[in-house]
Order: sequence, then C-alpha cells, then structure tokens
Amino acid sequence: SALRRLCAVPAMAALAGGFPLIARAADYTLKYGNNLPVTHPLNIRAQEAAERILKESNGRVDIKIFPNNQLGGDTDMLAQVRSGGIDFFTPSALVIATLVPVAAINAVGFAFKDYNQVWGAMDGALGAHVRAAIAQRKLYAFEKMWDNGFRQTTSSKAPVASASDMNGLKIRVPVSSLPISMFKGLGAAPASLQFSEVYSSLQTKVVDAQENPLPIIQVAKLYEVQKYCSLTNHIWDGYWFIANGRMWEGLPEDLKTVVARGINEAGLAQREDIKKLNASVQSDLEAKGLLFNQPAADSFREQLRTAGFYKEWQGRFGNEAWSLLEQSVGKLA
Ligand code: X2X
Repeated sequence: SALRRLCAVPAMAALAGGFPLIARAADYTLKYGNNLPVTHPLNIRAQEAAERILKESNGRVDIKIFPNNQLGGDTDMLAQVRSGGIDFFTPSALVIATLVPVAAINAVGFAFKDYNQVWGAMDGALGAHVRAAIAQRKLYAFEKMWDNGFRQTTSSKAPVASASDMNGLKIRVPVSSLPISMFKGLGAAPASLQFSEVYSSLQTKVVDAQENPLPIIQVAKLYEVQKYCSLTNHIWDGYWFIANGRMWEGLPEDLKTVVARGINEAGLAQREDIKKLNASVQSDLEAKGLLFNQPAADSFREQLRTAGFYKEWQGRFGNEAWSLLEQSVGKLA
C-alpha cells in the first residue's frame, strides 16, 4: 500500500545514509500550560509560535500546549514549572508575584495611563528588574511580556461609579496579595480565587463581582453571569512567559535562539491582537447584554492614598523598583 511504501522510505534512506522523509521524535518535547481559553490571542499566538519553532528547529523542539487550566489552576502550574513537571507557563504578573513579590509592581493601582507607558516600562528598566528577580528563583522569563490588559470591574449587582460603590462589594480577585490589599483599601470585600473557579463562583453567587480585562470577559463568557461592567482601568496586567530554569540552561544555544525568537515575536504580535480587540470588544459585550459605565479615576486614587496603599506598597517593593516605576508613570504617592 501507499502507506507501507511511505513507511519503508526512512529506513531505506537511513541505510543509504540519506535524509529521512518522515519526522523522527523531537529532541525536546516541551510542555506549556496556561489558564486561558484557546480562543484568547495568547493561545492563538502561542500555537503559531510552537509551529514556527518546530519548523525553524528542524523538528528538534516540539512545544505541546495545554490551555485552559487543563493541568490545574495557576498555583498548580507555577509549582509544576518550578519542579520541571512542565517546561513553560504564562503566569500573570499577579500570579508570579506569589513567588517573586516585585513582579506585582506593574499592577499598582492606577499607575499606567496608557500602553506607551506600559511597554516603555516593561520593555525597559522596570521589566529588566523584574526579570532579574524571576531569574533568582531559577525560572527564565522571556524578554517580551504578553498583554492581559487593563482590568475592569464587572458585577451582577450594580455598576461601580465611584470608590464608594466598592463598599462591601464581594469581589473575586486573583490569588495574590496586591489586589487583596488594593480592594480592601477601596472598602470592598475581596476573595482570592484561581481563574479556573471564576465562572462558577459568579454563577453560584459565591461572589458578586470580579475584575478582568475585556478580552478575558469575552473569551471566558463572564458576561453570561455578570450584568454590569464598569471601566475602572484600575490595574494593568500582563503575562510573563517563563521557562523552567534547568530546562532552559540545558538547551543548546542555537535552539535557545530559535525558541526565544519564536516566543518573543509571538508576544509582540499578541500585543497587537489585544490592541485591535480593544477597539471592538466593548460593543460586542454590549450586544451580549453587559451594561457599561465609565467612572473617573479620581475617587479611587484618592481613597487608595487615604488608605495608605501607595506608601505600603512602595515599602514592600523597595525604593529601587518603585523609582523605576515612577520614572515611567510620574509620582504616585
Ligand atoms: O485570573 C485572572 O483574573 C487572570 C486571567 O486575569 C489572570 O491570569 C490573572
């Protein structure tokens, strides 16, 4: 049969010292886990990167993607990438901050005005500072951070128009101390839950509210279990693409080059995807029934200052990191 003839070729070619036509197993089969649905730009671009890396490495590096919390929630995947159970993970800055505290610095409330400030900081000195801290925990962070977005507040109860509407709000936040501190400072009643539990906890009313960038609200279908969306823009959040340090050190230099190029360039394309999506996602979510409002930032910032939020986190991050942030965004406290 045709199949049999095809199968016979590599053996013959190998005997003749020729080049096999059928791919052998890759030298490096690497697992990458993440917490997002396959429809999110992060997964679409990661899949493209994996295909490009397979090709440019001549089949030597095969990255298998496990999306959507298939390997467990963020806490589990962070433990796995540390132990080498998986090779790559994309934790949000908030999530990796449970291991590398300074990584939450980009999430200081109302710090970044726009994406020029965000990428200036994260592709510059502030990002380098965080990557060095990640490296100390024996994880390798690729240079280009991927975009999650500016976080917005959704609720099944009522819109949030100013800081006083946060009072007593039962809101889910990621498992991370900065958002807990921030929402407590705003007077809310935050609860830490992994992303894998967000939809069901909103559906069963364990919490009334959550906060995430609009593309996440869209791909995770949170509009099905939320009614109001308040454009609070309170945190800018991104994903660090990280690798297990031992695995990374063990890769030959030529393959490191191929993998890093594939991942960093995919990250830049993913940023553009989110930028495009940001132009249309609100009207799509409105069509799906979410009611939007746009609160001014002033009352939230004022409340956080009064609560001592900025002073506290300046102390926790240290003056070096804090001044790198302020170099990009101006004085915060
Ligand atoms: O858990 C979240 O809210 C998410 C998806 O934004 C993060 O990964 C932090």
